[in-house]
This record gives sequence, structure tokens and C-alpha cells, in this order.
Amino acid sequence: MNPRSVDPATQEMLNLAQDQKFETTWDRWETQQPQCAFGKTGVCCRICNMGPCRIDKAGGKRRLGACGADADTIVARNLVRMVAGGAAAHSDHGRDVARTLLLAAEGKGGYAIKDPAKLRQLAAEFGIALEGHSEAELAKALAERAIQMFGQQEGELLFVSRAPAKQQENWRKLGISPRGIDREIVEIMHRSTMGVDTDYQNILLQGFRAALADGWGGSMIATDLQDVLFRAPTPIRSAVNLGVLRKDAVNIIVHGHEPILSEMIVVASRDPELLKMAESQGAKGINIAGICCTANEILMRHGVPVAGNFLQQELAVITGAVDLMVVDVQCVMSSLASLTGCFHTKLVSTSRKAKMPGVEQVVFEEERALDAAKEIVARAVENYARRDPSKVNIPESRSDLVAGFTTDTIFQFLGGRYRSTFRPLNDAVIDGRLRGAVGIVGCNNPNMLHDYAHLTLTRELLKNDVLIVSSGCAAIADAKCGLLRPEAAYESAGAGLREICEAVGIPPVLHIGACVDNSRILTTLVEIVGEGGLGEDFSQLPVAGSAPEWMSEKAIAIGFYFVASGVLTHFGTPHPVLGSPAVHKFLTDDIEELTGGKFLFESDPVKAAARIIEHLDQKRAALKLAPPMYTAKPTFQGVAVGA
Ligand code: BF8
Ligand code: SF4
Repeated sequence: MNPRSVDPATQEMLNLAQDQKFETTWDRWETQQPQCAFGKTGVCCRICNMGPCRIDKAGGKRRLGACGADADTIVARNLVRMVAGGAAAHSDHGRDVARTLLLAAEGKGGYAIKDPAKLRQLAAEFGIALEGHSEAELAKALAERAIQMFGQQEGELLFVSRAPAKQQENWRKLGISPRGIDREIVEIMHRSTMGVDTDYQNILLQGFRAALADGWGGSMIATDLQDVLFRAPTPIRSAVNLGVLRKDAVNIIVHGHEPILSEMIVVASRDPELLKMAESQGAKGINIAGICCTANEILMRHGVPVAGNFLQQELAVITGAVDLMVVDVQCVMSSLASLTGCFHTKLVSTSRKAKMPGVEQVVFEEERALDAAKEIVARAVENYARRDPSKVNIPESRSDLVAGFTTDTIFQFLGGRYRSTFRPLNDAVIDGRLRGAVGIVGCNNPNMLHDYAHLTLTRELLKNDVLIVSSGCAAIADAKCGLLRPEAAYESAGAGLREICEAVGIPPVLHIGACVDNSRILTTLVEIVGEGGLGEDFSQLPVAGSAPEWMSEKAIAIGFYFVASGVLTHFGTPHPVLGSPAVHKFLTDDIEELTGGKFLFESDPVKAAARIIEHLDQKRAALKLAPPMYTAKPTFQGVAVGA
């Protein structure tokens, strides 16, 4: 067994990479050891040219930066700048979706409105008069209002009004109810530059405000408008892992984040002329597979298979079977440029925002989206003939899965066809069949055993009757070991959760999409609170969030909006804050008084499961709910705790 991953396909490819001397992210990560302790603990400041300054103990005294900034200020500034980076990434994605909706309204680019019902629902929410207006007019008005939300200077973001009233009041009281998305991100950058905000709590509160602008703004806009453009997902079957690549077909990997690109690649791959061209090259069809969140987007709406999660992007190339990899933005490793050079694989970048030196760019102008997509698919087909069969090594590992859950589909599943309601879910929590629900999200990181924390945490929670919703690379990890099949309820869930999954035919882990779709978790929680019987805001619910193997700034932004929304949120490795005990305490303790949520940093996933379950049980007790029906005494790795 290769000690870097628990996933068999990844192990196989890592062995091959090691044998054939292909360098991967794990190797480069090792060359970085030991990593800089100042950076790791957040106490290196290089935001002005008097620095870089670092805080350590000199002669028994804690040093200050040249300007006098202490560890608390520096750690808080560095952290909120990470929030800004993450919130910017999600939100810029949302902005591009809004701009694409505008194009669709104008009939450009080959985009169309696939979900007119959702369009009307959102238009009404935005206060747009529906009567007497065409679909195109509504889409135009909706897109324009959504675009305005990014630059909105005053007043709260519209989607804040979706949150429970108590939560909204609390945000106002704390001064963190978000205004325009861009404004909050700019304010982080301003406040954290040299000589501005030095109060660590005040700095962190702006981090929470900008994160709320992401979760209840940029990300929510991305999710909702993507549903309008590409239709809201519904449960769908597919397959996952490197074994979805095919020996006999043209393989195109779509990697990155924005479905604006990947949706069109899927359409182009079904073009009869291109299919004929593939056939003439001796290929049996065109096989699209995704990596990272783009994978989740096209999986959710089209059932396109997933080749792998973040740490598998290089391994996909090393299979030698990828004819073309097309990338847009976020989580794309720079190493792909040189690695694809060792194979016939063509790498194509598509975003003006993300060029790679020496890599061909086909700029994906939304106005000519379909033409660009066809051009890219044609290049893949041409390249198939250059594939060297002696270099092809596709692992057999693949698993079936069901994905495509949304706030609405969870609603329909649980309520049945004639009674769409969250009542059965709330009742299951109230009567103790379900202990609660946890969102497991986020990345992979070579600083951890690949996929292990995701799987262990998920399994420990499932057997203690905790329903899991999952997104991003975490969902892909769970999918690879079969936890997204309905049968997983029999294999891995406690008796209560099993009963529910069996009654409605769902897997015990519900895949809700890409990282921007964590906004679906917020809207699901809104419905649960609205249904009644489980308190007045998120902080009273027996729920939690977790990013066990996080690496991206986006994970920090997500964590910040969950904590600001009242949810206990676990991270498998701490944020870079250990250089400031005050900031650490604020995030893991004091903040709970303010927002009702807090962070939990715990690297052992079994211990994390125990802490999360303790939290769910405390919330249940506070709501005066009976102990869980079948798993009153939780067990971890088969051992009853407190027995
Ligand atoms: O937005 S989970 S590694 S792919 S950052 Fe990236 Fe992390 Fe994967 Fe998607 Ni999310
Ligand atoms: Fe040093 Fe202060 Fe400049 Fe940071 S802002 S680099 S601590 S002088």
C-alpha cells in the first residue's frame, strides 16, 4: 500500500509515478519540509516595506513588528486576507454566472434558460414584476439586479433576508450584516493594510462580514443563477474514480470550477459531427470526466462521471489516457503544464484570468461559448491518434454513486410527491431516529493521508445516526468508497438513519454539489428552522460543518460564513493562527457568544467525530429532545463511549 492515500486508484498511480519518476504534489510538499513556523502560525507580516516582520521571543520578550504591530494584529490580518481571497474566488464565479445569464437573456453564446420556474421564483424574490414580461425580460432584469449586488454600496444583501429573523437581527447588532460583496472584500484589504485596524477582534469581525457576503451573496448567486441557466439538479446516477477513463474513447478531463465552460464542453461532446470525427480516428465515442468542482457541477446536472478529487489531477495525466485537459479557474496546479508535456495530453486553459506560461489558451468568451467548446473538443479528438498505448495505465477502481441533491430535492424526497415539506426530516430529528446532520466539505491536502479524514469522519458519524451532506472534494472522496450509493445505508449507517434512507431511497451521504453550492446547506437549514420544532436559528440546531482536509482559502471563507451563521465548524488542521493565543481563543471559543457558532480544530477524525457528536447531543438536550433512539450511547470505531 502506498502510504500517501487510502484510495486504491490513487495508490496505484502513486506507485507508478514513483517507479517512473514523475514528480507529484506529495513529492514537492516533502521538499518544503520543515515548513516555515512563522508562516504556519500566522506571525509573518509582509504587508509593508519596513517588513517582513516576524513575531517571536527574543531575549525572553515577545518581539513586535517595526510598526509596533503585535502577534494578535498580524495573525488576524493575515487570516482575514485569506477570507478575502476565498470570498473573492467564489464571488467572482457568481458574477460571471450573472453575466452569462445576461447573455442568455440576449440570446447570445448558445446559453438558454433551462429552469424557467426557478427564474420566476427568483425574479419575484428580487421584486421584479412578473406580469406581462417575457422570460428573456425577466432573465435580463434578474441578471442586472444580481450584478448590482456585487457593487452594492449601502444596505444589506437581499439574500440576508432568507436567514432566520433572529440571525439577521444578531448580524445587525454585531455590525456584520453584509453590504455589497466587492465592498466587504475591499474593506478587508483596506483594514488589514499597514497602519489601519489593529484590534484583532474588529479585524476578524470584518472577516465574518465578508464571508457572509460570500455565503449569502456571491456563492448563493452562483448556485441559484446556475440553476436558472443549467437547471436545478435532480438525483442522478453516475460513477467516480480514475477507472472512469476509457481505453477505447477520446478522454477529455474538465478541471476547475465554472460550469459556464463545462456545460458547453458536455454539449459539444454530443455533437454528431465531432462524434463522427472521433469514430474516424478509431475511438468509440467521446468520454468527458471531471476533476474538482467542475466535476461536481456536470455530475449534478448531467451525470457526467468524476475522475477524481483535487490530489488526483496530476495522477489523471499520468494514466497516459487523457487526450485533453481543459481548465478554467481555481485549484488547478501549476505543475500540469510540465507534466502534460511528458505525455501526449494537450492542456488548454480558457480563462483570461488564469494563463499558464507555455500552455495554449482558447479564451472562452461567453459570447461564442459553444464554438469555443467545439474547437476544444475537436482538438481532443485529433489528439487521440497521438496516444501511446504503451504509456496507458488506467486503474480499474471506480464506484457507482447517486448525486444531485438540493434544498428542493431533499424537500421532495422527504415529503413525498404530494407533500413537499421538511416535516419528516424535522420529526426524524425530534423523535431521535436522526441524531442530527453534518456538512462535510472541502479539499485534499498532501499534509494529510489522502481521503482518510473524509472517510473516517463520515463513517463515524453515519453509524451514530448522523445524516451527512457533502460537497466539493469531500463528496468525491466519499463517493469513491461507495458512500453515495443508497446501499451504503445498510453497510454504514446506524439503525435510525438506515430506516430513513430505506423509506425514501436515498444514500446516507447526500451530494449537494460544488463548493459554491455550500449555499444549498444554508438554504436547507433555513427550511429546517422554518419548519419548526428545532429552535429559532441555526445555532440551536443539532448540526455542524467540517472541512477535514482543507487547503484552500475558499475553505476558510466557507468556515467563516458557517461560524457567522451559528454553526460549529470543524477543520482538520488549524487555521494559521497558533501564533496568537488570543485569536485562537476568539475563533474557537469567544465567537460563540456573538454568533452562536465557533471553530473546532482537531486533526484526528475519530476524535473530531466524538467532539461533533458531543456538540449535537448538547444541542438536542438544550432543545429538550429525547436521546437518539438507537444510538443514545455513541460508538467510535466500534467502541461505546461512556458505556
Ligand atoms: O472549490 S474542495 S480542492 S476543488 S477548494 Fe478546490 Fe477544495 Fe476541491 Fe472546489 Ni472547493
Ligand atoms: Fe512589519 Fe508593521 Fe509593516 Fe507588517 S505592517 S511588515 S508588522 S512594519
